[in-house]
Amino acid sequence: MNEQAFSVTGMTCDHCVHAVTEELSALAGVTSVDIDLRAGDASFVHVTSNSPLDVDAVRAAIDEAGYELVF
Ligand code: 9UX
Repeated sequence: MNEQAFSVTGMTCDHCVHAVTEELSALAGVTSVDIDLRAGDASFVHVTSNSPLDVDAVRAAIDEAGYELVF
């Protein structure tokens, strides 16, 4: 199991959390997504997957949902 943590800005509600969860869950190998919503700040996004994720793919998925990966 591989776990990675990301910071994502722009999420302010549970719908935002759902959108990001759906996009990240669609990436190959992702087994779970856990988001600690911090509205108005960077939220913590924990992703568990079968192998390390490509950060550019994660960034693209988050961008697709309408939010921004900050690191
Ligand atoms: Mo509702 Mo969360 O527009 O952006 S999905 S606040």
